[in-house]
Amino acid sequence: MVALPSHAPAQGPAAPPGANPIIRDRFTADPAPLVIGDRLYLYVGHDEAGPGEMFNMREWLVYSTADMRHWTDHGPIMAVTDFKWAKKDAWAAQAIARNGRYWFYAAVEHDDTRPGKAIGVAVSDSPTGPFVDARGSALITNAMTPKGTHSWEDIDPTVLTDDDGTTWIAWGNRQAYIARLKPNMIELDGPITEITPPHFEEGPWLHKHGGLYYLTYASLDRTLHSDERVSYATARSLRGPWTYRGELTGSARNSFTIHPGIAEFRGRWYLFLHNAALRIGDRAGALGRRAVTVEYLHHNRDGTLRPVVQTDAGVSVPPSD
Ligand code: FUB
Repeated sequence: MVALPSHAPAQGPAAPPGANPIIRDRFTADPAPLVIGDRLYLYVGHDEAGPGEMFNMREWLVYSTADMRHWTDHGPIMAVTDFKWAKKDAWAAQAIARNGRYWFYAAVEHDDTRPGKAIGVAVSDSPTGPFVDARGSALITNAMTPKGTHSWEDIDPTVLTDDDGTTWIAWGNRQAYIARLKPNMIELDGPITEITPPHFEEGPWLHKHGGLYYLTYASLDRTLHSDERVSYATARSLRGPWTYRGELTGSARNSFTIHPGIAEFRGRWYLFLHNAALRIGDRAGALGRRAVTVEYLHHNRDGTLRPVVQTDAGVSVPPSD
């Protein structure tokens, strides 16, 4: 039996709307926000690890909100087995709107025909799905990044459509990569370029603010820390060069992993993360039983981001500015 962390948040009705963690009836991880009109959709992986399991992730879920405090549960949008060529691991994903449809990029474990982690792309006519495999094969496989050192380097896709209408995809574990997508959203358009910033571990997230591109990611300086933190780099172009800007957060409570997802919604910026401080019944938070959180994010005038402190209050209280 794993002991309940003393800092585990109170459960039930006592927690005000907007307090962390924002989803309390299921374990969720790898948050990926998408703003469509007056709603923010939040795509997450469903953590179902049992005793002795590192991860057990079989499907992705989506929630939405109009006020950042009250969330609507839209249920599962896709199972990993809906990618017929994949065998397990519904890992980190991100959805993007383009050409009147919704494109969902997701990390999975490929079957033995192309061993290693891979990235698939699914499509739907609605942000709440259901999503279906858009090409019937992986968009990115381990063999496409031969310089990489391990079989799980091709995970955690993040997508951004630039001002010229071009969509880019970045991803990686230990090595970070970027490539342009064709307008059809299901093929790469040109070379894969390595852009690994300092201490990059996984979970990259691309966003743009004030003419500057941000690459925010889970970082791990193994000489100093044993758990991931969030760090970031900035650039004047998605092609780089990227300038390392340091750490944005500390590590997540009770969790080796942390995973950023960033969005602007109704004039405010938000940083979604996960920790492992939630308890549901007799199941305590763990490496494979995480909980999604959200904090306000502030861009400074000089292009830096104000360091983010992870709180229980989350966005249940007004921002400090
Ligand atoms: O949730 C499975 C994996 O753990 C993700 O792909 C990584 O970013 C880390 O959060």
